[in-house]
Amino acid sequence: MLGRGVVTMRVRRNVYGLPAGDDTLLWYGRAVAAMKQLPSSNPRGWEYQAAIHGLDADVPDDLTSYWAQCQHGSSFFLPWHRMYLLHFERIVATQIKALGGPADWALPYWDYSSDPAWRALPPAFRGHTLADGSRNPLFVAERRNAANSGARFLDERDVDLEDALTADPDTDGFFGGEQAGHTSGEFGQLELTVHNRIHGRVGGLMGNPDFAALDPIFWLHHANIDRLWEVWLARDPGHHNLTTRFWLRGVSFDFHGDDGQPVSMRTTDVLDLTAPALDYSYEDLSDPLAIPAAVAGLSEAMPPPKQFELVGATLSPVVLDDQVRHAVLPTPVTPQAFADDTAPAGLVAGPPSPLVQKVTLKLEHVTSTAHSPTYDVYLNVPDAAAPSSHEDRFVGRATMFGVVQASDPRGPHAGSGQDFAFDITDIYRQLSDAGQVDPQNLRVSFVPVDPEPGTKVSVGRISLYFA
Ligand SMILES: [Cu+2]
Repeated sequence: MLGRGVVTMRVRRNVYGLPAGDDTLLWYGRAVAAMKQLPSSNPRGWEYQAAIHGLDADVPDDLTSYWAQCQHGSSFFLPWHRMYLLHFERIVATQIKALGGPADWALPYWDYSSDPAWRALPPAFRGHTLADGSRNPLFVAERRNAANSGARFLDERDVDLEDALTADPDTDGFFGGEQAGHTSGEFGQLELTVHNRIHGRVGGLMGNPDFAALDPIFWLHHANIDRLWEVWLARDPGHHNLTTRFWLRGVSFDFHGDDGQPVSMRTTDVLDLTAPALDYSYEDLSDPLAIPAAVAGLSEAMPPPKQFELVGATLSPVVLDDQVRHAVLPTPVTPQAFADDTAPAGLVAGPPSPLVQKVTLKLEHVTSTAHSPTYDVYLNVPDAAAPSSHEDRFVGRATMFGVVQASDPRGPHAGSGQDFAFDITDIYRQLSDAGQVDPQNLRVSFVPVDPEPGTKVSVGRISLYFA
């Protein structure tokens, strides 16, 4: 059948579910080795493919629309990486066919979230050598030791999908800022959370956007991110893709097909996996989060949030390093009633206090010379206590993947850095209800993850927003 030119739909499978004796990764390794033999000027070569994502050198004049194109901190993050994977997968598959392998090869995905055992780097990527004693093309020595050790080096916070998969497209910024951009802007929730965290925790090439795609695990990580986009769409009728013309058709991106010829694509071209130009599917698109119907119903009954108002901010930059650090955020407001408080109206004299629906903590203009520094952020942990012993005060994990590029004054945003936003509505409300919010002394703590001596991070401003 395949000899007649009919290729069945590619199915991207769970790398941890591949049956014993399956040769998907063996062929991947052979293709990687063959692609590494090609010169960096060959669009079907390993270095060229990685340079499409980024490189730490000047881009040759004739390649400016092809190299250093990865879209981060942008609503184009998901569609651009989908296009990137699509062409890479075809190039690898064509290479595999040429080497005598199967015609229907598809990129597997690394689902680190669905089983604690899957938090270890997949075994095929860890050994220095293959069974026959030859060098393993999937092994990368530069990764963090914990990643290559075979340990379950990712923790609950790295792989947690709650924030990303429950993010509303209209109010929670599932997609991120609506600008096309190589290095910085507002992160979407999937990018901010599990995407950035796995990059940072694997480390080495993966920790730096200029080198990330040189690590063969990059492609399995991004296949999973691409899969989670589909999971997010399917799990809630309120989830939908953006509909602006700019996002759908305003920007076209250049790649190379498996014949080496240029191809251009826009977002609108890659939204339907069954379209002839894509024609792939995922083994598992089931919803990993079980949401009680009552909770889902409640969130839909909420009115849409109002405009965000800045209510407090630090006045000078906060410097982070390899130690636990604290910052105090003065907020000249008294805690206010929340929108779904059930107190009957009209009992209190004077003007009604505004009802708060949403509280957001932001780290703004984050700059650093270190690659992917990562911090766990906590709110109002008592002075003498270790933040890590206060799970109830945990705000979120910030992995600053791409921060070096975003800090470069020659970059597109003049080195203004990265921004991180955390929805702290629940935790702020609990503190507020318990009388534990002192407006003059809101305390933010930073605990380094994988601390490295010499790391310096500047947070230009920590700010609090109400909506
Ligand atoms: Cu990535």
